[in-house]
Amino acid sequence: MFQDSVYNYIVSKLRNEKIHMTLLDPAKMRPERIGNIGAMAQKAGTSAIMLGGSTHLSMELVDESVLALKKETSLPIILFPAAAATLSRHADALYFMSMLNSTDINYIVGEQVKGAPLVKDFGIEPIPMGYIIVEPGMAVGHVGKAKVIPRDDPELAMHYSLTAQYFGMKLVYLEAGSGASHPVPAKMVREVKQGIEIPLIVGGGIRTPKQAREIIGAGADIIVTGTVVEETEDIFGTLEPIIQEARNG
Ligand code: 1GP
Repeated sequence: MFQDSVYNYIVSKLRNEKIHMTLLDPAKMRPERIGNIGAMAQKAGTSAIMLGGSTHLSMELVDESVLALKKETSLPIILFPAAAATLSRHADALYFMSMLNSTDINYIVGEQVKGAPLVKDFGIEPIPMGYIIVEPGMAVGHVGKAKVIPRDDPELAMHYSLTAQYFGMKLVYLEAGSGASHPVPAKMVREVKQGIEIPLIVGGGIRTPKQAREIIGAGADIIVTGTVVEETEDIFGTLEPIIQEARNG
């Protein structure tokens, strides 16, 4: 088990550098492959593994994936759940997240009510997070029935982010959706960062070191990539330059 609080680990890392996190989806890869990718991602400099996706997974599969990661890496494993049924007692933390611009109460508070007692029983560290879906939103926007933030409305994204902060959430996540053709616009990242005081995570559609540099340069504290490692055999060679750009940003 990861000994320290994962939230403290994130915040203390952010005092010195920007952070990259690797998202792995148990619906797309077997647990052994997840473990192997986790090990390579750690070597490439990623700071945490997020485990999840937009489909509902069995608890068994999530458990096996967490355990495979625990065997291969010493990184914190943070659940990024689509639903209450996908929690694993072996994880170090989970983003206790609300999709603030969903039109479906289940994604705002319903699944969370189902998940809360499990989080308590399992003793997983919950990290409260405001999850905000930006156009195009992809599968997560569709499944979560999000009223996506238009790419040309950074002010609306900022207002949602400020709402997350005032609710007491510890992090804001601007999400363009996994596999998006373009990441969240730099202008939107900049406006949100200027408006809030809590750390800002940006993900969805980040595939190149240049995109990582732009998003970190615009003010993101943490960037997340998922799809790039699914599309390559050269995990280290693909991730390392992206992570370097992020950390130096
Ligand atoms: C999705 O933000 C993450 O939740 C990662 O997106 O798969 O496009 O890297 P990608």
